[in-house]
Amino acid sequence: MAHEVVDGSSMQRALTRITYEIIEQNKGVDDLVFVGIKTRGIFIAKRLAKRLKQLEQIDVPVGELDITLYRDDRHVPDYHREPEVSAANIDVDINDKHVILVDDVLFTGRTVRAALDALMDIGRPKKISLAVLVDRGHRELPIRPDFVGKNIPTASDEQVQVAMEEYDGHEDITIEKI
Ligand code: 3GP
Ligand code: 5GP
Ligand code: MG
Repeated sequence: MAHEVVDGSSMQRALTRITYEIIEQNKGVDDLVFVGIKTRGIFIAKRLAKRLKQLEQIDVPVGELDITLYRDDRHVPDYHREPEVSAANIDVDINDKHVILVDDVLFTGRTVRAALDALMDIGRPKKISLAVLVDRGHRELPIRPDFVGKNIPTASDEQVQVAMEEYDGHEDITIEKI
């Protein structure tokens, strides 16, 4: 049984707080570029960009990375494969920009590592930061988020489900035993 750990309005407040932290830590937000990691990371990046526009009247571009560790035929993660970037849709120049990578859930960190590789192939950002809605622990690489919505400690046999209005038709964070 899935149980709700964060409701929709707390989730939205967490994203607003992250936006304020981004503004605070970047004297000018002119050089910013968001890069969302497939599916919900992209929606979160778009939310952050929208909040920044509301708060600072600034347009921050949003690029997209599609990273997968699934076998093509099944919706089951294959942990013997490293995550790979299958598509990058970044129209903006990331050279000398401050890129903020955005994902919904940070777990082992392997997806972020693959994303970093892809970004370095595309250009030479002056800085890369990491923003995640949920840090569920269990890191396997020396990767730490700079901006965190919620720290949600989990067991390895649990899964965090992030539901977003744009994609799921409702909004909350739940934990489920798998
Ligand atoms: P997302 O694309 O919005 O991040 O990767 C497909 C979906 O599977 C992800 O949605 C994510 O929510 C969900 N998922 C849940 N648990 C895991 C997990 O342990 N690993 C991966 N790769 N995806 C997971
Ligand atoms: P990683 O283990 O590489 O940090 O995470 C792999 C990918 O799967 C990331 O995109 C991350 O968002 C997603 N992911 C990992 N664990 C979970 C989880 O429990 N719930 C959700 N929703 N996504 C997860
Ligand atoms: Mg994700």
